[in-house]
Amino acid sequence: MKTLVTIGFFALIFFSIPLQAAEKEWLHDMHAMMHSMDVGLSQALEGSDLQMLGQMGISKKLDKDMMTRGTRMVKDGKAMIKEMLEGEAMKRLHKEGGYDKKIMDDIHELGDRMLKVIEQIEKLHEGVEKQK
Ligand SMILES: [Cu+2]
Repeated sequence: MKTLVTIGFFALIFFSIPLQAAEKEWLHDMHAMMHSMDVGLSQALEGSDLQMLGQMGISKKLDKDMMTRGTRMVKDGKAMIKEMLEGEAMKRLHKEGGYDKKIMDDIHELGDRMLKVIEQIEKLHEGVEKQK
């Protein structure tokens, strides 16, 4: 009896390790996606700051560079968020399943809101450019 309990105990541990690893994998994937989205948003906001500085037209030597770099950063940041929401990794995760649907829905909602913030910023800069 003691031997059976011991075998059962080790079998339980042995078979539950891959399950735990699979669960951690989707959670880790989602953390990685969310972190990448955070980086994308930060990059876009930093880029927007550079654009704003460049638009002020105070530093003739640097204005154009700041505008160019800032515009690229806004574009890249936005692309990073879109890649996380719609890219291959997300498609694969949806195909594999096994994730928490609530967390997934929350991540998509968060990403959509991040994109809205960036689009609002883009509109503001377009408005400033038109006034010039
Ligand atoms: Cu998703």
